[in-house]
Amino acid sequence: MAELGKATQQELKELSSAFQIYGDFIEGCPYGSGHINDTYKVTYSVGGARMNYLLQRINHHVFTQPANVQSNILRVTRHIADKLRAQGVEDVSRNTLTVILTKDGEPVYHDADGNWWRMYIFVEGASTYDQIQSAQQAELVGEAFAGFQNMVADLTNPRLHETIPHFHNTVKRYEALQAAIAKDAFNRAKDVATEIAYVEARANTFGRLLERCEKGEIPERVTHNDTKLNNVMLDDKTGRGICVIDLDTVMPGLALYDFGDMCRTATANAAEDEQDLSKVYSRLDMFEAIAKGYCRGAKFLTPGEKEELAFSARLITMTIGIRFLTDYLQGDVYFHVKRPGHNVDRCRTQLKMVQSMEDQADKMEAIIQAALAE
Ligand code: ADP
Ligand code: GN1
Ligand code: MG
Repeated sequence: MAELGKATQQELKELSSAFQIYGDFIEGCPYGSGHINDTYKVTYSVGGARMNYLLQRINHHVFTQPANVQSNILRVTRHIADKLRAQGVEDVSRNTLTVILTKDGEPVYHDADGNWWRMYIFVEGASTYDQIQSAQQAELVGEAFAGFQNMVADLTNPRLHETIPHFHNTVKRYEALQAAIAKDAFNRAKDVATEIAYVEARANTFGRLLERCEKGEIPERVTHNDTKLNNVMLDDKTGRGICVIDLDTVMPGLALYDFGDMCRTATANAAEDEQDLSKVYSRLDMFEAIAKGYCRGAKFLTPGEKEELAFSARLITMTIGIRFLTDYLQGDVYFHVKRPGHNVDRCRTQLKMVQSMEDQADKMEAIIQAALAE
């Protein structure tokens, strides 16, 4: 299959036949709105019943060691499934991802073209959302990600593979931006001078969490590292966050980055790629709801972490803004894009979100204090 092209029906049929699923292939279609992997919903007829599966091509330009990613994911999902079973949870395979092994017993299939594929049980009766629908939903999202952090907290020995080293290291992300500006390979820096200046003006804050981490004031934990709103599946009936997905980046990290990324995506009043910036701001009602849900579940937080919750939302939003900007300058090689300038639009929304959070910083801090006190 052509690099980054969409798979045909025949290819999907052949690829799925590498996995331990039975019955007859009916169809497959592209699925979801993730920026990294290529995702397909694949439907089989099994004994006359329609069964869906989730087939994904791992982006091996982003995850250069797909076998390590899958080794982590197998460990994480089995660990969670064991815990859920021990708790007597019914429907374990709706409450965590379940990896379907290949016919050779491997957690990933390496095809003849060099692509890496994985298969999951399809979680039915639950949905992901690109934009937040209600404060109640935001609270459930905060609670779900806190629950996930609790579940994986003891996965420390051996240490999980670092699937993308320095993933949320804002200082290194800023250095990469500066290198991309210096190179300006596509002569695009002139289009984003305002955005570059905005980022540069805040550079003195980029090392804040890293420094506190080095001093031992903020601990390393096992974290998800990609807690955007559409990486948690919400039950269509109850609205509860039942299954945290997109586990490629589960690895040692800071709980604060997970909290921050929830706030980045689930307090946004508009889409991540909204072009009308007047619609883009961070909603305090959503922030309050996430903080409540998260703090209720995250009883493990240390004083150092508690002090930085509100700041983490600004920092991670800035970090993702820097990454969109860098990708634009580098020719849109990392994030999937659907139109020219897509990464600039995304960068602009992130910087607008940072501004909105800065403007409301005192109120956000007060909300955190109240949520922690509950
Ligand atoms: P990406 O890394 O590209 O964001 P994800 O793993 O988040 O890919 O998957 C993309 C989308 O596919 C998700 O937002 C979700 O809607 C859907 N999805 C992923 N895994 C499952 C699953 N096991 N069952 C049902 N839908 C899923
Ligand atoms: C990517 O895979 P997805 O779409 O859930 C990215 C995140 C960014 C996010 C921005 C592995 O997440 O880090 O925050 O886009 N994932 C990776 O929307 O880089
Ligand atoms: Mg995703």
